[in-house]
Amino acid sequence: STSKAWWKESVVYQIYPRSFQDSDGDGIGDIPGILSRLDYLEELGVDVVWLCPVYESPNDDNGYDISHYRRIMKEFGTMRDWEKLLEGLHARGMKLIMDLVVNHTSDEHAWFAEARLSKDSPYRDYYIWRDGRDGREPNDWSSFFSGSAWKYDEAAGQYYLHLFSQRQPDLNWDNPKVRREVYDMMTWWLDKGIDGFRMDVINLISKAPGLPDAGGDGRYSFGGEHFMNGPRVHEHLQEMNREVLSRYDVMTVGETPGVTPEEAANYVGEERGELNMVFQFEHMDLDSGHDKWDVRPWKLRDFKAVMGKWQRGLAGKGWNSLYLNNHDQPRMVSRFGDDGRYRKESAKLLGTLLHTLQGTPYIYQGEELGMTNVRFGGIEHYRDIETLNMHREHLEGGRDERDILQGIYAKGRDNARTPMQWDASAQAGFTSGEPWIAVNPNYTDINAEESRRDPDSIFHYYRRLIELRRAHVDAIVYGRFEELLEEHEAAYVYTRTAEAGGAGAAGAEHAGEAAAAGAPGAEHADEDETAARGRGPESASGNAAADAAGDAGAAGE
Ligand code: TEU
Repeated sequence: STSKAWWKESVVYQIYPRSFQDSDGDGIGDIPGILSRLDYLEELGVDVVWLCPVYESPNDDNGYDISHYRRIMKEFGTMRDWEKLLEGLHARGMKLIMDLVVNHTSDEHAWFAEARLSKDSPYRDYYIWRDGRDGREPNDWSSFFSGSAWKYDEAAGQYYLHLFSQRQPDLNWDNPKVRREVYDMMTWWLDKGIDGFRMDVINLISKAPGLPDAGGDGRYSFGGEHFMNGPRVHEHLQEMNREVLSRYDVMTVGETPGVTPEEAANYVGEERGELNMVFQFEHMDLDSGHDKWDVRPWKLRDFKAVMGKWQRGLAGKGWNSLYLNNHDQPRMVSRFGDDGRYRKESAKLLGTLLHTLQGTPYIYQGEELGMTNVRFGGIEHYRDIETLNMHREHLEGGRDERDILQGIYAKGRDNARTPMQWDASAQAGFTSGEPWIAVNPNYTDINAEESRRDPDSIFHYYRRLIELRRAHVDAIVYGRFEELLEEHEAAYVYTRTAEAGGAGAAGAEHAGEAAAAGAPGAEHADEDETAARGRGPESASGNAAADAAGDAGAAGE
């Protein structure tokens, strides 16, 4: 059965602060900038904001390399600014979830600085160190960002593991002190009043004992089977839930590359006491060959099969998340729609899917405007470490420059990271200075000001989709999913059906049927009273809010 919860009924809006709104002319988006746009978010009608990392960071990977978990990145503002953001969102009936990046830290984190100094340091075992093997790396694992997953550290006299960049050393979750540090830090933020966490690559935190070789053909290979959904990951998440999360009424969503619906049920199963939702990647892999840069055409039938597999796979077991793009992925309309002649139509179609499949929808900033991918003339315009490392590695491997750029145009993460397009003025109204990454030249046509003026825009369509969801909670949020014409090559057809008596009344008769492929505003037959309840996620919560029993976090990190 499906119990009610505010996070099931919510629509989440993802903010990538560096690219959202600059307030001081340094070309980097910041928290005061976000504050100045709260009215915009309120007009759109979203319930929750997911803020990508705003913690102190040397920005090797734009904030996903954290040097201090309890401080705000200078470029983004101060802790006071952040508090005003939390207050401003709460005052408008919106919630705030923070990014939790604890698979790794920055190499500038105090723990790592201590750890590398000596084998006897109490922090040594916070990270994963090994001696070399025959004068080479301890194993053959590749990093997600090219090359080996190991770096030799002169000061330490050993190699350390980094699944991402060399400046993102992996934490050692087998060490109970590391886990305690993470839980104390989470408690510290929760006591400030946040409403939950998005957990970065949380299914990678437990590595197989002995760190076995991947055993591929190349010099370095993807070792995922030895660290994705590793041996102790569920034990750790259950402990985290017991020690921290269960004491608050908050939402959690884990980013889990490589997870199947069967595996996902172990993370989000309602009886398991781990997470509320995960971000799966199977629909993101549909247009990839041997790796993400090997771009292949995708078919609607395969897309439907993946989405349907997740809809059916978690039904009655756990909750789905729904997303079609984020800060790591190309723009939805360029990838799954048509970003030329049918840009508006296809963005609305994709938005309809996002808001009417079963699960919690996540809108990535600019998606509601139909922002598109970008094609910069040369590599010097790109900023993303994954893109730059891949470019260098492929050039060294003899690949043609134009060929490499084609991959970047289709899949590069900077497609999603060009500044938010607010209006048709210089730099799209993002900054009065030089933006850290160039604005997409199409900002004169595609921008928020234009979209808010045009009643037929993607923005207003998204606004109405959110209203529709709120008005038909029993069908759109809690209703059953059924697919028709599954084998059809061109049509995507499904129904969402409310159970009589609403959520929790499994097995009851149908109260009505919602045609999910229909346009927002269409009539529905279900007897849903939620519309009358109006806005405000708290009114919809069926769970008693747990007492915030946690006491203040420990001293500094
Ligand atoms: O992403 C992890 C991840 O699995 C991928 O999406 C990855 O970013 C890459 O695009 C694979 O091709 C998370 C964050 O969302 C990402 O921004 C960070 O760079 C990464 O973790 C490391 O923290």
